[in-house]
Amino acid sequence: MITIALSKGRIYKETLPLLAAADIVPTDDPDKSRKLILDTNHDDVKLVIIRATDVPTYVQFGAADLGVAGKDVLLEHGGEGLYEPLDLKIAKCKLMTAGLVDAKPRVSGRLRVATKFTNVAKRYFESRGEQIELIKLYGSMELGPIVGLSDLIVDVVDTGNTLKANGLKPVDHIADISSRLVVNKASMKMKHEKISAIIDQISAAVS
Ligand code: PRT
Ligand code: MG
Repeated sequence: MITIALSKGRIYKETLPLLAAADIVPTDDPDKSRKLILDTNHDDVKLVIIRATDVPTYVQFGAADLGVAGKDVLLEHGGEGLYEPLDLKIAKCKLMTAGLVDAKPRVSGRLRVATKFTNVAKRYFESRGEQIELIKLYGSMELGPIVGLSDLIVDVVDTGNTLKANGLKPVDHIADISSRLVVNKASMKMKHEKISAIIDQISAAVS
């Protein structure tokens, strides 16, 4: 059995053609079905549909052999127990810091940064020798600076329209992001033939 972890939304849509190149075609549609495990055209290949941030965890612990996750999510997770053999070049965006367009400099205390990417933010500001106060959020980070919760946010940005619509501007570029194929380290050994065939076919479809 080969289990592949995917999240709904943009990653699912953009991964489908790549899986099809490896002759893996789901027989259920996650938007129409409530099933969390989707069957495919192969009895021994299943897709598990989970939250984007949970994909590295499923693959790390071997609950899925393979997965597709944004580099943002992988940087935040840390990548323990995973191989990252392939850049799928889909769901591209940038990890950035952002703040109010008309931000006033902080007069006292440490810079406050609100984000769901706390590990990424901690490493980034540490590497610049900046002491910050981190505020963990689970979504709608753009609100942070507007309501005075934080000076900056760390979030993924694509067009920048969401920042703009909320009176924010990008400040610093942290990393270019795209989705990656990840593989459980034990699965790579135990199911080497099947998994390397899938990697090769997807790799050919990417380039
Ligand atoms: O929604 P959930 O909490 O389950 O997880 P998620 O939001 O991480 O999942 P999803 O499906 O929204 O994103 C999956 C992956 O897509 C992310 O991990 C990124 O690697 C990648 N990706 C690419 C993006 C974007 N582009 C993107 N624009 N993820 C999120 N966004 C957000 C952005 O933060 C902003 O709020 O979309 C909004 C619109 O972006 P702008 O800049 O075009 O306005
Ligand atoms: Mg989302």
